[in-house]
Amino acid sequence: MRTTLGLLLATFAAASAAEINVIPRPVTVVPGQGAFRIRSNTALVVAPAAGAAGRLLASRLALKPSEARNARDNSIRITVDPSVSIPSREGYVLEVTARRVEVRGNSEAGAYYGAQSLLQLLAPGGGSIPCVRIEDYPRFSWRGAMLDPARHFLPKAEVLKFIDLLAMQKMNLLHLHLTDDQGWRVEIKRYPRLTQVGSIRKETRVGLEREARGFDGKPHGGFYSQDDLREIVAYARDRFVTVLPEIEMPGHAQAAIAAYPELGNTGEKLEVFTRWGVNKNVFNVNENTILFLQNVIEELFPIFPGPFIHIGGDEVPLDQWKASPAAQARMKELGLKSEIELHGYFIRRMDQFLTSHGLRLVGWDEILEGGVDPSATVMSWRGSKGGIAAARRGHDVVMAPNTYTYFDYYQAKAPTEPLAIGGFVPLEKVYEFDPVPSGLSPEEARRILGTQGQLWSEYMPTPAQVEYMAFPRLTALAEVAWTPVPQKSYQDFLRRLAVYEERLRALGVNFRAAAKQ
Ligand code: TNX
Repeated sequence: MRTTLGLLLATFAAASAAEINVIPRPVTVVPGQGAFRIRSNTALVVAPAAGAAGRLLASRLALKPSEARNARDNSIRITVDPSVSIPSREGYVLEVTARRVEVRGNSEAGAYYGAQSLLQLLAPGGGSIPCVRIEDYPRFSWRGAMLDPARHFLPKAEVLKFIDLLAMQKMNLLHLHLTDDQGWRVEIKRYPRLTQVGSIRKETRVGLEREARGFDGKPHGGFYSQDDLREIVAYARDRFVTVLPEIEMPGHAQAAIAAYPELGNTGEKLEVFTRWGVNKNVFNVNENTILFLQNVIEELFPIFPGPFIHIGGDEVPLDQWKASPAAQARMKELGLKSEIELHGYFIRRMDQFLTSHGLRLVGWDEILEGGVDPSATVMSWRGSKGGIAAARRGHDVVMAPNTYTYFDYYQAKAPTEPLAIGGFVPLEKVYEFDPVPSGLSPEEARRILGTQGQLWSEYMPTPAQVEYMAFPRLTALAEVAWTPVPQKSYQDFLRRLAVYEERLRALGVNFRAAAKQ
């Protein structure tokens, strides 16, 4: 009799532990017995400092928030308490007993993440929360995703939806790749032709670039007004997501040169690029062009929160500078021996400009090649090599290697997969990524700020396709960025993901089901 009861209790405990489905997996989870039931008269008690967390719970649980009072039964209470002994500002403690729920954040962001975890403790559509004590905080401070509205424009509504999805998995950075050869997507009041001309291309390559199968014959366009961007930034701020703008230079510049030909090297009249791939039409390095680009960036200062501004720096063919008398004269005047040093000069000018405004430059790992000050933050995309070299040279680093975080690569080998650029980055590979490469000293390892997933959109013509490529791989990356290595388990992730997929479905997200072959 005893044994049967013991067995029954054990099964019960296991079943209740199995209800803890939070993604990313929290640092510590101690399951309890029983559950807290949310009733129509449950009090939602929100400290003034925890407003964002309170609003999130109020809207999702259909409860009216009231001001903080002492703990009492039948209540969900959210407070901000910087003395919570959690080693991160973004941390929180969440305690659920049958009588009440307490969320204590180390900061407003921590309280918000506690609220997000609480929502994930509810079975989809359910009204009870299993008893548990969770102590939680992120492994990395940079937990991001990059959207590419330059290749295929993404309507503002989709960007806002994406921000909600980032926040749900405790990601805190949205990198917007706002300009490229195929389109300029940000209103710059001083230079209106950037969007008048640069935001529309007359048609787009059909199929893979290398197959050269022709064009669709249809114009593609769109851009964000400065008001749109202010709205996106405010929406993101309410969800503890920082928006990082990227203005590409000196390569990936054809849309801008089409608008203002004096920015180019050849004087040739160009149109906004209609093909994909690395493009030889790069900005010149005349003083006027440097000032033009600094003026562009300066218009962004009041819109974006900082401290980071991304200036690209990747994939700059040197052919036009080699052939240009002006570029050669400039090199001579500056005492530079090669075109790659001219690239370095260009990036350093931007770094000095940003630094003088109290901001910080981010660039793709090519910025290391021409010599750049350690003030610049390096985004390592060609594998992790650039990131390792940068950390050793004292740069801050964001790990964005194509080998693990390029979500424009195929996620499955099935012949039914929609066309992608190539590559192969399946879900399990993303999950196994460790942003801190082995071989770094502890001090170098501290330079790794975190990681982000890339959604280059050459082959993502619709928001639905962006979602298909992003989820669930970005969900796996959220756990990479948040959860300590010893707590990670792919099998356990898959178990929790099955429940998470129900939430994605309810939110109308076009994810690729992990179980699909
Ligand atoms: C390389 S990553 C690029 C992008 C492309 C991407 C496609 C990087 C800094 N440059 O311009 O969209 O590959 O995977």
